[in-house]
Amino acid sequence: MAPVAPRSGDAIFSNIERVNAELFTLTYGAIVRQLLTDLEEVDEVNKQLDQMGYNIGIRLIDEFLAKSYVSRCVDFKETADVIAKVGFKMFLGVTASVTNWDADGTCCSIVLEDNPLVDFVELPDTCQGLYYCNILSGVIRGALDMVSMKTEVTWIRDLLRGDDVFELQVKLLKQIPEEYPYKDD
Ligand code: MYR
Repeated sequence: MAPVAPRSGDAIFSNIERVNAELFTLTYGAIVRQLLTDLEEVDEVNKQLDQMGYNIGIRLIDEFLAKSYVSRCVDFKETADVIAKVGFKMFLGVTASVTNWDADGTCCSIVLEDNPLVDFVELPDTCQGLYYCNILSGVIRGALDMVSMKTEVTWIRDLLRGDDVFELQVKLLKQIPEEYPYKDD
């Protein structure tokens, strides 16, 4: 029998990471499948995924701010960059790009070429109206709500719907100025 070569720590670690990522992807798929069974209507599933994402986002922001050491962004452009480059990297292991800014800097697209949520996924014809990754738009909306930014997050392009990439439009609806809680004398 050929001797088994010892694997380096890096190889073991990257294997664990890969297995974790696959488990995460498959678990998400199982959740979507269960929602489709329970709710029957694809629109209801879209709403439910968005709500689940929102509930995650309002909690995840604390972890994000604590781990990323990101300080207050000067404007929405910086916020969008932070989401694309730091947020997606931290939670999904991929980075995204930010494009399609409108003139007043309140609406942009976040474009994802890689999206681990859809590895192994193929939608049957009965699910054509499904926004399979709707949890992500909810996460962003929830996280931004917690830092006083009301947003609307909409899927513009979706690989599972035959597009070449995933594109999320993030529109800043309202930014609530944070009040300094103490009066200066
Ligand atoms: C600020 O307070 O100005 C900083 C705001 C940073 C918001 C970052 C939100 C991160 C959302 C992560 C989304 C990950 C999706 C997988």
